[in-house]
Amino acid sequence: MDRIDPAISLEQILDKAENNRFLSKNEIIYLLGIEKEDELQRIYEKARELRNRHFGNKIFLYGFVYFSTWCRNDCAFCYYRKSNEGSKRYRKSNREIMDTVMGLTESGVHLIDLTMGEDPKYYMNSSGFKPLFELIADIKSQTKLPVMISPGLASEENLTKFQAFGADWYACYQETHNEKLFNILRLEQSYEERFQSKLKANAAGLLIEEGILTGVGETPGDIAHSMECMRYLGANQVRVMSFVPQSGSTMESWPQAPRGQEIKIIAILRLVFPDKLIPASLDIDGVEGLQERLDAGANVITSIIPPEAGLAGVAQCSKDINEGYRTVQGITPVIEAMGLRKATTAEYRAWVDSEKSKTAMKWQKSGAVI
Ligand code: SAM
Ligand code: MD0
Ligand code: SF4
Repeated sequence: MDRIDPAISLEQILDKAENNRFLSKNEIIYLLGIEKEDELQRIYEKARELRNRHFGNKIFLYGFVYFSTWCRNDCAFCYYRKSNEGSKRYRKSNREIMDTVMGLTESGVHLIDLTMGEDPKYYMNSSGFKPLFELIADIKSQTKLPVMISPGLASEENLTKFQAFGADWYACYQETHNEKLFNILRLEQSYEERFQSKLKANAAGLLIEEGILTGVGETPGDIAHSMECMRYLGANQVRVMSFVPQSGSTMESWPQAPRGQEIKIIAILRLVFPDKLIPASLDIDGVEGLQERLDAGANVITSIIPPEAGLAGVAQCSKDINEGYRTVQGITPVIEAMGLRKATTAEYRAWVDSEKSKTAMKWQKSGAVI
């Protein structure tokens, strides 16, 4: 059981966050235990205040292209795990991907997130990733947008190449930083290797995103520990997503994670990482769930997917996609009604550039060769 220190108060914690001081593990656990509505509202208010301090009313929008749903892994929570015979699989060609990317770019997203299962076709040998390198270079030259890659585990050599071909971000979520739980969730994968891949990516000049799942059997102490690990990594974007049970996965009959927990964690992430990017993913509750995530201090909307391209989501393979709700057009009224606005592409690029130069300085100081 995680013990709560009786000397801690909400007042004191909010004050610390206000003054840019990192919260202790016990303080994070304390916040996670808060249930009273008025106290929760105070946390969300502080989260919004900190977001506004660092980002004003700007919101960043990420286009999501899940271009291959084939996977060599068997993650217990995932619809696309290799042993799920019922899952819909596809692998898009570079040409098809490029069409989607151009459509997303015209619609006004600020970044292209290229995501795949650990598709054996790419992982097969050292030249397997070549089409992805070429795709990144094409996207960069044709759209000039920042690119995130979410390919799963990547070797140092491939990470360096992703960067050299123009990728800006590497996303790879640990899901939990409790190694025992990791081994239950990400079956037969190495905790250490996955964690280290993010440090290697960062040293190679890529910004990094770290993420956790909630509702998978983690404790408040695990969540607080994850935040410490995110800080250790120097993650530039940090996320939490509620586990959504998937048919055909080992966890198919697990209960739905209560959404309040994800919202609370988003707000705590904002208190702990006031100047970092925190996504509100459309993958969990679609557009309907957007406002409460932004109200909790998120400042990026992820998983914008064009309709009619035959593309899937990750946690929800079809939610709101064909209806066309998960588009820039679909989410714009929601953010405007909240007094927020879409950032410009130049504003997003400026943030990425400044974060990259801070990262480069950090690694130079540490003596690592980039
Ligand atoms: N295959 C790559 C990998 O696993 O790193 C890239 C895909 S990654 C974007 C898939 C992410 O979606 C997982 O890391 C997990 O956080 C999230 N996810 C997968 N299944 C989920 C589910 N059932 N509920 C909520 N999130 C899920
Ligand atoms: C999202 N479905 O943002 C995406 C995905 C991968 N980099 C991101 C989890 O919700
Ligand atoms: Fe594969 Fe990623 Fe799903 Fe795990 S989470 S089964 S690595 S697609």
